[in-house]
Amino acid sequence: MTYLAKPRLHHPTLPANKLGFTRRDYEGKISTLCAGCGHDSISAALIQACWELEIEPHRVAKLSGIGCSSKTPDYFLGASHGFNTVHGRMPSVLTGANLANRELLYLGVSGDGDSASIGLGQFAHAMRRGVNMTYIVENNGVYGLTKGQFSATADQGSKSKKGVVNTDTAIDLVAMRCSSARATSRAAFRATRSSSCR
Ligand SMILES: Cc1ncc(C[n+]2csc(CCOP(=O)(O)OP(=O)(O)O)c2C)c(N)n1
Ligand code: SF4
Ligand SMILES: [Mg+2]
Repeated sequence: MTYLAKPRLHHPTLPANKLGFTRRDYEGKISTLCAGCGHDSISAALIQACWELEIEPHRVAKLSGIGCSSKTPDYFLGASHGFNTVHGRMPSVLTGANLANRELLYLGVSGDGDSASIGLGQFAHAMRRGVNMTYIVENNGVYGLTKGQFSATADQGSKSKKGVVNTDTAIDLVAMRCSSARATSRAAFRATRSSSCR
């Protein structure tokens, strides 16, 4: 948790989008992730995309599971709705929110451990049902928050920080998504390789 207040000052000529918001209006709290963590780059890309797409922040709902990746919704879209669920259970909580309010734009943020290990069943069924959401997996191949054990997406043959070689085959979430979701699926899916903390 950070106790540093984020300065509200910004450059006077910072461009505004058609809604009158600058890029800073799409930011969140100061990140507490390790310096250089790739998850922060994904947050920055989301901030940029929402600003460029002129999305009204109050129309977005961010839901996540547990993990360093699942902490990131705190670091972008600070004026949007947000809920940090249980490890691997983001898809079912998001599905429920979606049933209650169909007007919002749903952003599901997860990690490879969250979606390919403990939450694999939840992931598969969200894809199969075509839940109206953008599903983001911040894939670093490890359980970052619990000290970097290999996850189910770790490349076969990759080495941990302590030199242990991963002998297991990797689950390919993109391939799984393609085989389980029908062509009519509305679920947008992004599996993004983020930096590894191995
Ligand atoms: C039910 C349950 N089991 C295990 C944990 C411990 N745990 C917390 S985060 C995590 C792994 C997170 O890995 P990932 O989703 O890849 O996120 P990353 O930290 O790598 O971004 C685990 C196993 C937990 N919080 N809850
Ligand atoms: S432990 Fe790994 S995943 Fe977590 S913040 Fe640090 S670099 Fe990022
Ligand atoms: Mg991970």
